[in-house]
This record gives sequence, C-alpha cells and structure tokens, in this order.
Amino acid sequence: MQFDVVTIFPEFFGSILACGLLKRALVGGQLTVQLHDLRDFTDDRHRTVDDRPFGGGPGMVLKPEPIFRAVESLKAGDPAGNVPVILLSPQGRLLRQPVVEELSRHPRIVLICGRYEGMDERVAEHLATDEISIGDYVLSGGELAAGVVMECVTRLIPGVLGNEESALQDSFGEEAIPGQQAGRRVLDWPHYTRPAEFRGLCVPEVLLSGDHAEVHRWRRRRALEKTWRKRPELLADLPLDHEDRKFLEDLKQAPWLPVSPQQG
Ligand code: 6GU
Repeated sequence: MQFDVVTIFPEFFGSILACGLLKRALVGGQLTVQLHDLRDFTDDRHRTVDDRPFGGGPGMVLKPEPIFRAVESLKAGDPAGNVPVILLSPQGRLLRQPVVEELSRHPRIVLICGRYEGMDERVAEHLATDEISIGDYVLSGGELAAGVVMECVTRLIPGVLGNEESALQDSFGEEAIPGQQAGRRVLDWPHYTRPAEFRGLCVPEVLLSGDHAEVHRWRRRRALEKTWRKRPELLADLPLDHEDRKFLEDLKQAPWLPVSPQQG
C-alpha cells in the first residue's frame, strides 16, 4: 500500500509515522508514504498556496493550481490512472469501517489535506475522486484526518497486525463469533489482565475459570450489553441468534441486573 499525502504541513506526519503500527508497516515494507509539500508545486517567489475568496468574506482559500499540479505529477508515474484521489474535508462521506475496508483494497491512494477555511471547489469537483470526513466536527486542516485514514487502512493490510485475528475481533471489525455475517458491527467486550485483584477490584471470575465455552459466552454477552448501553443504534443492523435475542430481552427487562452470575 502506498499513500501519497499532499499537504502544506509535511512535518506534521513525522511523529505518527515514527511510532507504532505505521512505523512497523513502513519498516516491514507493507507500507510506503510519500509526503508532498504543496508549496513545492507553486510557481511564485513566495510559494503562495492560498488567496482571498471571490465574492469577499473572511479567510483564505487554497488555490487550485498547486493542488492540480501536485496530484497530476504523482499520477504521472501511474499510467492506469485509477488511483483514488481523496480530499479530506468535513463535507466528505463519513469514514466508517466499511469505507476503510473499501480503501484497503487499493494498492495506492492519494490524500489531499484541505484547510478549514476552504479550498477552491474545482478540486472537489474535477480532481478528487472521493471526499472523506472523519466525523461531524471541525478541524483546521485535513492532516489529522489523513493520519486517521492511513492508520485505520494500514491495520487491514495483511501481515501488518501481529495477530491476524486481532483485526477481525475488533469493535467495528468483522464479528469475532464464527458463522456470523461479515460486515456487522458490535462493540468489543471488556478486557482484563493481571493482577486478578487490584485495589479490591476483581476481574470477573469466569475469565479465570479456564472454561473456554463459558468465556466465549460471557464475552458475547458483555459485547452485546455494551453495544446496547452505549451504541444501541448499532444493534439494529446486527445478526442476532436466539440466545443473543433472549439475552437482550432479559437485559432490557432488568438492565440493572448483572449480565451473568459469574460477574457477581
Ligand atoms: Cl477530513 N477535515 C477537516 N478540516 N475537518 C474535518 C474533517 C476533515 N473531518 C471532520 N472534520
């Protein structure tokens, strides 16, 4: 996978590429990231990337020419010409895990970091092939969003995660439970590690029992419970078996009761 990032702040990406998953993927050769300084594609002495908005008003607007030039120079090396060119902007479609999965199937992606005040609309209309937002809030620029896209897409590249299963078991990833439909989302179950008792707070007994079937059942129930309590709208899309439905019905009847006797 290769990301080409067009930005006025290439230095922004130093730390996120120097640690954790992205660093590992870069070192492992599964990932290449090329940072392109938008100012390198200007043609004036001041390396001007923005200008005042036509029609007046406050703020500056990113000029189209350097951005078109930058993207066209990147794509020159890619004759097939079907590289996605994604504009990061709050007007884009919302980034959700199915979108991440879709992006991860491309070998190369161009990311254009917008600025909050604006970018000449001709970039969105005639250069970008896609526009993505990472949520309904305002960022000053698309750099953080580009980092988010790179991180969540890179996690899906085969061989990047230590344990291939950990991607499958995540909240929002595919169901951990075998036999369930792909693409359905449930929140993750709670995790614990040693010590079994910390400041009087005990890890649920069932996790210490060694009974794998019971552990499995407990995790499923806690995942369902968490989803119902925190993101109930996700349950509507979830394929639920008879046991799941029975569990959720009981929970709704008496949400204050513990989810299983083992939990105490
Ligand atoms: Cl991708 N860019 C900006 N500027 N703000 C955002 C965003 C992107 N996603 C959410 N807010």
